[in-house]
Amino acid sequence: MNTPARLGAYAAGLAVIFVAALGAGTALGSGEPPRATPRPAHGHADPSGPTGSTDPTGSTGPAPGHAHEEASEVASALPGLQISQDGYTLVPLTTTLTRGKATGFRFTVNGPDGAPVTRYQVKHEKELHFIVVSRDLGDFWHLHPEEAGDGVWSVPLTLPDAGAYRVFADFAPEGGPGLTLGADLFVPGDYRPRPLPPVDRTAQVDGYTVTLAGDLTPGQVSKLVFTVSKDGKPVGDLEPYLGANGHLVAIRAGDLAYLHVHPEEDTTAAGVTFAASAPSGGDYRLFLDFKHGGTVHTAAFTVRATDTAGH
Ligand SMILES: [Cu+2]
Repeated sequence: MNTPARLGAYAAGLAVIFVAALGAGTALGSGEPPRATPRPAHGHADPSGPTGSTDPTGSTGPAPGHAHEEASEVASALPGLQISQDGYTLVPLTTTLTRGKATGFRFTVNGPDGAPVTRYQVKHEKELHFIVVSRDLGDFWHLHPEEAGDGVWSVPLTLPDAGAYRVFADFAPEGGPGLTLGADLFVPGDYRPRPLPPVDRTAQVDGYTVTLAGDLTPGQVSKLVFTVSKDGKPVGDLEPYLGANGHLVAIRAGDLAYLHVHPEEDTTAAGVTFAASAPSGGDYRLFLDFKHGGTVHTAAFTVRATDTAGH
C-alpha cells in the first residue's frame, strides 16, 4: 500500500470504531466490516439512523475523486468538523444573526455538481436533522428544517445570546453517504462564554430527573442507559420520538466533533439505552431528547471519557 492508501485505511479503521461505537448500537460484537454504508447490522431498528451521518466510512476509503486528498480523508473520520466533505458542502445563506431576534434561517447543501441537493434519504423520520449548539455547549437545539423547494432549507431560529454557535446538518443525500457537516454562526454583542458544566450523572429538566448509567470509553463500545423519572417514580410511558424512545447527540468539548447516537433495542418504557464509545478521552456533552406529555424535553450531561482499558 502506498502512503495515502494506508492513511485511508487507517481512517476507515477509526471510522469503524466511531460508527460501531456511536452508531446505532448494534455493533457490540457484531464484527461488522468497515464499509457498511448504508447501515450495518442494525436491521430495522433504524436502518436509517442519522448514524449514517456519523458514518464516515463511505468517505474515508477511496471515494471516487477524493483519493488524492489523504489529509482530508483522515479528518473526515470525525463528523461535524467540516463544512464540506465528499463533494457536499453546507452553505448557510446567513452566518451573522441578531441576538434574540427570530430569524428564518436558511441554508442549502450543495452537491458535487455545485447545485443544491433536493433529494435526500429519510433517516429517523426526517430528511435532515439540524443541530445548533453554542460553542461553549451551554445551548442546544435539535430542529427539523423544511425544504421549501429548490433545495433551500428553512427553519425558525432565535439565538438568545451573543457568541459563536455551531450548526450541524445531519443527512444522507439520495444515493450518497451519510454526512454531518458543520458551520459556524455568529451573534454580535457582549460574549460571556460559560464553563462546561461539571461531570454529573443526573440531569434535571422540566420537572424530570434523568439519570445516566454507563461510561464512555475511548475505543471501546459500552452501554449508556438513561432512566427518566418524575416525582421519584420512573416514567413508564415515554413516547416515541423520531422512531425511538429517545435521541442522543454527543458533542466533544473543545472542538465540537459530533456523534449522533441511536438507541439499542433493549430500551424500556422508562429509559433508553445507547451503545457508545468515544473517539478520544476528554469531556463530552450529551444531549438526550425524550418525549413525554406530548412535549420533547432535552436533558444534558457532561461525561468524561477516560481510558480504563490500559491502551
Ligand atoms: Cu432530528
